[in-house]
Amino acid sequence: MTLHGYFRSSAAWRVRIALGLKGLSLKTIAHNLRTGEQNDPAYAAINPQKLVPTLEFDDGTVLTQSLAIIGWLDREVPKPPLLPPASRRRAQVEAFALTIACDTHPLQNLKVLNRLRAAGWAEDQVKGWIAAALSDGLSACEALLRDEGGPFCFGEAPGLADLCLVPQIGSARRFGVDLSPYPKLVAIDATCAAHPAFIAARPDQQPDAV
Ligand SMILES: N[C@@H](CCC(=O)N[C@@H](CS)C(=O)NCC(=O)O)C(=O)O
Repeated sequence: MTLHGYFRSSAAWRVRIALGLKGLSLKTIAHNLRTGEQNDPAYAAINPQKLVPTLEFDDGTVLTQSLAIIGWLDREVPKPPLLPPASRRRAQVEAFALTIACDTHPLQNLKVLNRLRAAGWAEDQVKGWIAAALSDGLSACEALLRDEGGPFCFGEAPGLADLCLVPQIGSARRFGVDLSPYPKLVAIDATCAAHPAFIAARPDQQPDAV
């Protein structure tokens, strides 16, 4: 199996954390999103969305979408579980993950930001857009964890919610977003930062990091 990614891609970062939590590591191929390598026809042939990550099996089967890849992984390698078994609790964890993966992260995607730039938006307007998307999403995430006691998002062990949260906090830091309104999220991020799977998955630990 090969994981197609990019060191700074937060969606690929999620998959790297999930693999690490399962004690696995894969061969990786980096596609430089800054120089547009995701748009190369050879890559578009395996990922028609021209996004990373993609998981490519040796028999040619391809999985796209980080949460689909992580869901497949969690079913194939059930221990340690990334989701709780109990149905309401499980839906709460999924809702947290989807708040980031569906409603927060896509608004800051390179493709979206480049469309804004092409429509004439100045760089400070683009930055304002990113900050607004992040603060909407992170405010909701902080509220979703209102009744949780930590140290991870939903209890004593890291899982799907944490592996979505950490890259999103990483983006917020990179874009200079004030994290002081989100003390729970910041505390969870600090807990994750000491965990070996989260350390190994960090962008600065990847071979293509610049
Ligand atoms: N929903 C997708 C999102 C994938 C995605 O947006 N990847 C970004 C990097 S984090 C990308 O490849 N962007 C390239 C571009 O916008 O051209 C997933 O979870 O896999």
